[in-house]
Amino acid sequence: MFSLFYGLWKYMFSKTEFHVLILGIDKAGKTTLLEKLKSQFSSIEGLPPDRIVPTVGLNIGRIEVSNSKLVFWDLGGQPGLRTIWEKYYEEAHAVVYVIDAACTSRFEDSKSALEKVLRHEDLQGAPLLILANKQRCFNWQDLPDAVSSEELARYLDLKKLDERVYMFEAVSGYDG
Ligand SMILES: Nc1nc2c(ncn2[C@@H]2O[C@H](COP(=O)(O)OP(=O)(O)O)[C@@H](O)[C@H]2O)c(=O)[nH]1
Ligand SMILES: [Mg+2]
Repeated sequence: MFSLFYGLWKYMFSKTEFHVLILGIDKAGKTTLLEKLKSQFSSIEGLPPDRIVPTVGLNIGRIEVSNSKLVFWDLGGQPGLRTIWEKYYEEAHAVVYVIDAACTSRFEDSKSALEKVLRHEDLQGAPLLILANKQRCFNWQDLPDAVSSEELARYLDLKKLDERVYMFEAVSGYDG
């Protein structure tokens, strides 16, 4: 009887854990964003931007929102490190793809890396959030050259997106 009630109690009050991959080419601002998320949504103070170094392995951040625990995996985005990304796909529930919206010269690289992510069979159906980073938050303007999320969406022209849950958002990792 005790185990029955204990099981019910655990079921009602346990939080579901989701794994969220933060991907994007190097210098897009992934780690800056993760550290800001930690500061804003957990008791751990994230690193300030001037103390963040290029990611070689994996950074992990955990936050809790309403009934869910979100575990973020932030991976290195240098060309040589992108081959590691797919090792995490099978256990990922969702993907946040970060693009430096002010760096148009690297859009092509960002786009082809994203297309490869979307083609992978282990991520079929995973919801996708594409962030036009270094842009803005509400009325706060970050880099003036950064393109809007609509322009970025037009540029990426991702045909395959129609079949999955996705969203474009303009953000600034500095601002959170
Ligand atoms: N202006 C601006 N710079 C940013 C922002 N986010 C990151 N950066 C800068 O972009 C560079 C790369 O950031 P980092 O988080 O290491 O990128 P990652 O390689 O994708 O993890 C660093 O110099 C950051 O300070 C942002 O929202 N606005
Ligand atoms: Mg990084």
